[in-house]
Amino acid sequence: MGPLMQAQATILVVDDSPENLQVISAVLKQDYKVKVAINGERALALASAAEPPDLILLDVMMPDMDGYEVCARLKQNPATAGIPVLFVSSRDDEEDEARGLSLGAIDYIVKPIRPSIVQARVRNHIELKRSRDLLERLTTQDHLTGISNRRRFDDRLHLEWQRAARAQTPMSLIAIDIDHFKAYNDHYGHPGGDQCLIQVAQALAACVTRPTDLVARCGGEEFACLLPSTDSCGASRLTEQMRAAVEALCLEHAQSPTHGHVTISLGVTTAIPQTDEPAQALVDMADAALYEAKSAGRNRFVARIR
Ligand code: GH3
Ligand code: MG
Repeated sequence: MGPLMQAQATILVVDDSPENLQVISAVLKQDYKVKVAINGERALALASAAEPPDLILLDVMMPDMDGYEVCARLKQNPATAGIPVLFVSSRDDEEDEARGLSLGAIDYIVKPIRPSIVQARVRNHIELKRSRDLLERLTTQDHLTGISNRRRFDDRLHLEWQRAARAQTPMSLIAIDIDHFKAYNDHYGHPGGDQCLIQVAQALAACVTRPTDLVARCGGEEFACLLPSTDSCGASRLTEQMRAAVEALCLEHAQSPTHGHVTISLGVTTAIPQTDEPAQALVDMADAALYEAKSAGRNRFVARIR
């Protein structure tokens, strides 16, 4: 979708009063897709659902779970932490407002609702969110294939490695490289090579299912896959799936000395981090396994478990 054809933003309105939900929805529904939640539980569920909202208008005083708690929980969860929260409250003392902002809310609107003020503030925050999302995409997405780039991979690798060290859970990593890709480029040209990279990237990305799994393009024709909380058995299964998925693309590779079509070699490794061990240790092991797979004839994977 081009920058001028933006999809309508989605606003989640949370309030324990159906009348308030109605009033606020009426103010916003001309310009936005509006979802409503009548309590905190429902709000948290909608915020982490498949199509998360771009912004949340959150009532402070609600029975069971109040707005402060909902906000705190949204900010604790990495999947929802980036959604801007605007508190809506009939209490307008300094302390309440400060508490809301200290919990990570971006703004504070005082009831009774004044439509023009709500519209203006929501519009401003949606614009900010869009700019942030765009910047995030530009800095973490590979421009050719659309999958994650090396920067996001490195960030997530270190984050997940620390998490695995604390929890003492296994983490797996797959290093992936297209076989004889130089010969492919020489024969089909650079644009042909680019198309091949796009197809391989999509086939690899389609193999992972968990939200914490990450497939990234790390360099020219090198990819990597990060599998947090995954043991060697699960990781090897996925590695073979990836190999088979690329083979099943049946992309002709007339110049390949080993196969008539495009294939990949993979090195997979699993480890539980030792104290103060750098994440690079895992990368090195996966690279070594990949090197073995290349030497052993390509279009295969080698697993190294520590
Ligand atoms: P091996 O099976 O041992 O991996 O051999 P290889 O030819 O794949 O490995 P090598 O590292 O010799 O060559 C990688 C080639 O990938 C070199 C370059 O032509 C190509 N390449 C790297 N980045 C890009 C890119 O962004 N687009 C295209 N089209 N080609 C690229
Ligand atoms: Mg290669």
